Amino acid sequence: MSSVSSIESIPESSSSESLMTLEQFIIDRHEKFSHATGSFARLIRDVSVAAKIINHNIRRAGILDVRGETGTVNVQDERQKKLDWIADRELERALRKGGECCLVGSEEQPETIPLDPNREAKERYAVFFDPLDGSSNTDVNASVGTIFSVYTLPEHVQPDDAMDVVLRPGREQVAAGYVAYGSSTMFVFTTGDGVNGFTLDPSIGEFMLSHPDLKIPDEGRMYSINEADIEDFSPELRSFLSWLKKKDSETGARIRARYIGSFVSDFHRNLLTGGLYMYPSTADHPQGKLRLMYEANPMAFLVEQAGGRATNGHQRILDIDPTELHERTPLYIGSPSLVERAGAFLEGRGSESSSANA
Ligand code: P6P
Repeated sequence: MSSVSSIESIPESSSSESLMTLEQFIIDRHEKFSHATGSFARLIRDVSVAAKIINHNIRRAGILDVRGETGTVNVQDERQKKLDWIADRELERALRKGGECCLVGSEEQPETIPLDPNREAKERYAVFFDPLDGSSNTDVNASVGTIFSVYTLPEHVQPDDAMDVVLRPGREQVAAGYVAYGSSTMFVFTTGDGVNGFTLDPSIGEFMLSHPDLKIPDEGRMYSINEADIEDFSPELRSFLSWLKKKDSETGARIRARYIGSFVSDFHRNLLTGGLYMYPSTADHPQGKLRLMYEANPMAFLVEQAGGRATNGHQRILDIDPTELHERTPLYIGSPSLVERAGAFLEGRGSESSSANA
C-alpha cells in the first residue's frame, strides 16, 4: 500500500488538474461576458481551434513543407508566406464551419468575406484578423502571432454592405485577442471584462488559464521601435527617444530596447513587463505600418482593458473612424506613463531634461 506522502509527491501529468481550460473559463464566466451568449462562447472556441492548427504547422515548419513563400503577392503588396496562407485558410475555415460568424476581414484578403452562418445565429459576429503577424520570422524560428477583433454587426448593417458601414470604430469591439507562438503558445483575449491569458498544454491540446486578469505595469522597462528609420522620424519623436535613453536620475537604471520584428511578441512582452511599442509614420509607411482594423484596434482594446493606452500619437486608437479595411495608422501602445509621455513630446510639450516621474 503506498503511503499518502508518496502519492502526494506524484507530479501532475498535465496542467488539467490545477488549471481551468479556455472552454471551462468561458462557460464559468458566461454571465459576466458583455456578450454572454452561447454563440459567443462558440465563436471564441472556433478561433482557438484555428490557433491550435496554426500552431501545429508553425511548430513543424522545418519538417512540413510550409516554409518560404507561396509565390504570390497579397493585397498588402507583400510576398505571401506559405504560413500566412495556411493561417488565413484555417481561421476562415474554422469561423465558416463554426457558423457563428457572418463576416470576416483578413489582412490576406482584398475585401471582407460574407459567411452564411449555417443556422439562425442569435448574434451576427464580424471577425477581423491578421492571421500571421510577423510571418517573415517563421523561416528563422523567431516568434510570430495571430491577432483577432470581434464586432457584432448592428441590426441595420448587412454583411455585404459598403465598407464604411461595416467597419466600426474600435470602441465598438465586443472582444479582441491574440495568439503568441513563442517559447510557449499563448491565447490572450478580452471581452471588455479584463484580460486573461491561456497557455497551450500540448500534452492535452488545451489552452489552460495561466495568466488571469493581466494588468500592464504603469512604468515600462522596454521600448520597441525600428530605429533604422530614425531619419524619417519627426524632431519631436527623436527628442522623445533621447529622453527614453537617459539613465534614471535616482536609480541609474535605463529602459531597454527590444524589437523583434513581430508586433504580437513585442506587445506581449510589454504587456507582462511594462513597455512601449511604437510604429510611427515613416518614408515607406507615411500612415504608419500597422493596420487599424486587425492590428491596432484589437491590441488597443486589450491594452486599455489591462490598464494601458494606445494612440496614433495624438488620438485614442479606439476612437478612429475607419473607412478602409486595410487602412494603416501610426501606433504608440503600452504602459500608460510612456504612451502619455510620447504624446507630450509629439505635441511639443516634452522636455528631455524632465525626469521619468516628472
Ligand atoms: P519593420 C510585421 O510585418 C509587422 O507588421 C509587425 O509585426 C512588426 O513589428 C513590424 O511589421 C516590423 O516592421 O518595418 O520594422 O520591419
